[in-house]
Amino acid sequence: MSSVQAKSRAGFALPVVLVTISILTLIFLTIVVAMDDLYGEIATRKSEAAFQLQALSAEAQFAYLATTEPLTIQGLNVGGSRYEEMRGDAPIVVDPNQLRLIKLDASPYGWSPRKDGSRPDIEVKVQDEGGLLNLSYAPREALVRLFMLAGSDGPSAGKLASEAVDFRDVDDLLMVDGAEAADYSRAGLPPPTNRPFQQVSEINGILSWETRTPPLWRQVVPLVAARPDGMSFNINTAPVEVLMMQFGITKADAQMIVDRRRIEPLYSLSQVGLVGDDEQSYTFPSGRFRFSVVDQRQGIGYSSRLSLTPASRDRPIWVEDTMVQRFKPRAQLSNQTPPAFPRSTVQPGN
Ligand SMILES: [Ca+2]
Repeated sequence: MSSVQAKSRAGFALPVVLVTISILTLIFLTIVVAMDDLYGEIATRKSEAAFQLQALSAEAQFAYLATTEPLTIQGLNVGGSRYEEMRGDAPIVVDPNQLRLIKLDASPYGWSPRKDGSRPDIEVKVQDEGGLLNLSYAPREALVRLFMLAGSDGPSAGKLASEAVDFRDVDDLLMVDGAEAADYSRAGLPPPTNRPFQQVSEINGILSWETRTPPLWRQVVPLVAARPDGMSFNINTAPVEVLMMQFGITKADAQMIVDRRRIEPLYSLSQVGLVGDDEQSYTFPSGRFRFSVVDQRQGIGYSSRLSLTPASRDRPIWVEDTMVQRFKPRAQLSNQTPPAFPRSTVQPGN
């Protein structure tokens, strides 16, 4: 009897050992995998932090230049004379080899933390908001074109545009297809603000936005701004799509304008066959900029909005809407090296 017991105990010991070893191996493997993940995570965080440091340095550099250098019809003229700024949109001769101009039409610039001119790691772009479609004042027809570009059909685009205009105009008079306070009250929604849009996101508050959200809205948002304090528009910095929406022109005509302003800035609408309001400025940058920094190889980007507030004694520039985004890295980079982002030419003590 005792020998049988001993045998069965011996037969039991092997599986126990095997199970224990398996469990230990599993635990060990789990730890190894976790450590590997952790190292990967640390490396990602480290490169992200390095990128953000560069992005914020570039942003600080631009903020400094924007508040100290003259804003001209061509862009931010780093090292230029203030006299040029005072003359408004008079022509300025800039040697293109000096590369001291920061164009405000989202032209790419290379940013490198080193000053030795080695290949820049990241790309910086500045887009003047004066060249974007201004939700606060854009004419109804321009809004119709905007919503159609965002994928709405004609009737939906027309209705959304009418509702947007009713939402921002001070009166309570209904446009055809529009909506005013009574309609919002019936739908259980907050009333229209009856003032120009202060933020692009306010558009989500119009009556049928929920039921008729334009399918490609997220894709067109970068072309849209809300500038309640400015009715100007800048044909020198507007992307092709915005020129098409603002003036109702064809893509070919809009492209012609962009090609032409690359040679020389435009000084009037009539120069390119456009018609506008005589009281408004159409060729000068606004004081609000979309700033972006991208590292294509790492697949990471930073963006913000900078607003000049020359009347503010305490704060000459505001930085808002900062965002860091990840996207699919691009292995093949363009062979063209963009011009270096200009640095300040002012020497301490000058
Ligand atoms: Ca209204």
